[in-house]
Amino acid sequence: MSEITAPKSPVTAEQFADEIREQLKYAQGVTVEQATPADVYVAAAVAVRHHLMDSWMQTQHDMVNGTTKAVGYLSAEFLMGKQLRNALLNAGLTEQYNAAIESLGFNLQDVVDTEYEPGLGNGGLGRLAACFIDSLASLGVPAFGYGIQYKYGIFKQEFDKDGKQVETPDYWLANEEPWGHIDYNRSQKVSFGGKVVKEGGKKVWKPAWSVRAVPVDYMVPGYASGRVNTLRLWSAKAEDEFDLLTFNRSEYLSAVKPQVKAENISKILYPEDSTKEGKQLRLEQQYFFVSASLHDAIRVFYPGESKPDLTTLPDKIVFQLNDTHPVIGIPELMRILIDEYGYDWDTAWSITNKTFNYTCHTLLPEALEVWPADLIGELLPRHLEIIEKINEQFEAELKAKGVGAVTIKDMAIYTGDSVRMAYLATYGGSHVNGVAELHSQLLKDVTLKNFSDVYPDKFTNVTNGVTPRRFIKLANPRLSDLITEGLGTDKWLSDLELLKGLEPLAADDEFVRKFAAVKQANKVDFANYAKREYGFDLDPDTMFNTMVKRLHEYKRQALKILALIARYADIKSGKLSADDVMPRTVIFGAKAAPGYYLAKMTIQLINNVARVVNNDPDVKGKLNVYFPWNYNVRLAQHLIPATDLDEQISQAGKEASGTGNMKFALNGAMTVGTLDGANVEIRERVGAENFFLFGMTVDEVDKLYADGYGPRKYYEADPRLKAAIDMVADGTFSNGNKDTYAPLVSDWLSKDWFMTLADFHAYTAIQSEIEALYAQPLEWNRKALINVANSGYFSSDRSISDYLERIWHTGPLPALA
Ligand code: 26W
Repeated sequence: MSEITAPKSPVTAEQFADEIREQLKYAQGVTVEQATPADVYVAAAVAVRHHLMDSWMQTQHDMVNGTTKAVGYLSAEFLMGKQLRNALLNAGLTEQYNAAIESLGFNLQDVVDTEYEPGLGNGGLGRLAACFIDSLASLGVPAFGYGIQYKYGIFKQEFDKDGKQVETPDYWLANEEPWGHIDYNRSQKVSFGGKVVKEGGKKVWKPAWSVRAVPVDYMVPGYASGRVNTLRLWSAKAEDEFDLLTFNRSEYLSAVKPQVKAENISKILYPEDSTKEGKQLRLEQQYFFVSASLHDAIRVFYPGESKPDLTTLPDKIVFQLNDTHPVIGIPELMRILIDEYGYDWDTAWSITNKTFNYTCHTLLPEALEVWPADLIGELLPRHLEIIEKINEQFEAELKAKGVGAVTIKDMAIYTGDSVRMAYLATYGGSHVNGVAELHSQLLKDVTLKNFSDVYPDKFTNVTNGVTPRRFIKLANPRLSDLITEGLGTDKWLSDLELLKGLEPLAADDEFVRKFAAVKQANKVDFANYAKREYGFDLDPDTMFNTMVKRLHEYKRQALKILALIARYADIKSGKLSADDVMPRTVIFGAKAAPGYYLAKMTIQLINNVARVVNNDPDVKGKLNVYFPWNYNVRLAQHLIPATDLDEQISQAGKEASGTGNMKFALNGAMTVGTLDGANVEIRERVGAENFFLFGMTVDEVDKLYADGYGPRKYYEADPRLKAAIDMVADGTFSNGNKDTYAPLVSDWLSKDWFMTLADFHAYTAIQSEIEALYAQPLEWNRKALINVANSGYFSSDRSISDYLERIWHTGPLPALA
């Protein structure tokens, strides 16, 4: 079934075992007998890379020498997850690997478990980038992912004895990392600071200091495409490592200062995922990887040319700006074209405009980056000049289009003391897109309304997607086999809309029972995994109800925990008799940005509700809450296939899209959710009768804001809500300490910006509908199967096809011979 994608001689398990044995000996100096699972993991990874090398080189060659425009995906985050299994699947080497590892006398899982998950991202945006580069390679489209090789990824989360989040450094490079190839010979110089002088009538930037950007290249093998793209992550190194003179003056620390200053740039990922971080180092990071990437693209597509004709650049590569984080790339390309290659402003502008496109991933005003002008002026003085000139040109253009002075002021990219990166991206690029239909509409109607009025053709939508290779085939092999059995082909893995063929089988009780058995077996697996990894005792015969995503007030984990407390109180008070309670296991997963006070308090509350509920004999077997720490891609791959009910309960108009919602629907979970982000499109496609909808719509939310929202009214009016909040306030979940959650309770009763209290009644009301259906397993699984059958649209392959058609206007390389 699996074909070798690498145009390299097919490899047998024996040959693969030999290659691993050879690698262990000549590169790692150990015999098979001496080798540890970690040694074998490295050797196997290298062997897979060797098998992909031909395709990698072939893809590079065809990209540079062909006429197919490439895609450059600029992202400050790539949340790739563990690599070995994915590389084996996409390279078509899984069987050979399994047989080879066993023949060498090792346990498959032991070897896979030694891989450390690279956490070079916070959440949705970073994972989307990873799914997108998998789809670009699987569709055979030539592409580069360009980002930062952080030494420390997203922090490791632990919980202390009070259930509080504790962050520890994620030193993922502590062990050998076999996938990244450090290419010192293709480093780029990136400069900072200094001043701009006039020389011969031309503006010349005299930077104060510079660093070396060293590329670390990762192969991105496509599934069944025979193509292998590149993820190029930049690592900062000092130009001159060490100041010996200072050292000899025994000023040891200042001798290494330049090195530390340089390497600081790619030291650590900023753990904020929706609150702008105005720190200089963050801007240094953004400029560092974008400048290195633009220079690298010119090196790659104009090999050996000192005076390349860069007017052709937009025909060779189109760049996608993954949110505002890489937008400094627009003035940087202008600087490169004008200062380094001598192009005039207008030529440079038309090249730049055609080269860039911007994807917005948020609706939260606080997440839209606005950089203080003096910070840009100090770090990038030439860029501030160029931004000012872009803004002048922009305002002149708006005036010429008859836009009013007030609106022009509102639309200003440069306000005199700050630079609005979303506005710069919208004017500086040729397309702007949101990540779900509702989000893209709100961008046009609200967030970027003025721009949409003036440049309507720039605005489009591309609804997010997820890769079926990692999130179905790798995460849920049982379901994958059942799908292939039901459809009679495994072509669905590269054409996910084929899942539609499963719909008729929803009427076949036999098949639905097989589907239910898959879910049950996955739940048993997860219960064993949770026992092994967390010491939790989950009962697979209860409903597994999951809420996993970053901790943020707009995502409303508070709504989930308050409804859970209300249910606990109902059972405790006997209002709900034990036998009419549907046994439920609620599983949370969430990291909070370290500086996000209320988010961290919510984590503490969830952990303490879990402690109290799980140890209360009155609700034993009826309600359990678990919060596995350090939610990451690995945990997601274990938990999503085992979930019956997924929570997508954000306030309408706040979640740009969501991608977890897609992963759960594709893995046969039912969703309870609001009309927000991509939930709207999921419900449209799976059918309203197969989706548990509740809560206010965007319009109802806007009306309530306009009318003035008083959360306390809801607290007074709903006794179950009042009881739940009072239990949080009265120390029930803090060993009697009434102050522990006081800030949270007072926020709920005085502000509650995301209207948790207003949607509480609707949310608790729908639970009975959910439990009524869950009490009919066949009907529940029939509807869950229909969710799977109708979620093929949410493949990242489809998203990429939309980008190719609507924004990038390019496609796959010619098929391999
Ligand atoms: C400046 C700090 C910062 C860092 C990251 C601000 C904003 C971000 C990201 C845009 C936040 C993010 O991950 N957004 C999520 O992007 C997903 C992929 O498009 C969407 O599915 C989620 O709805 C959105 O919250």
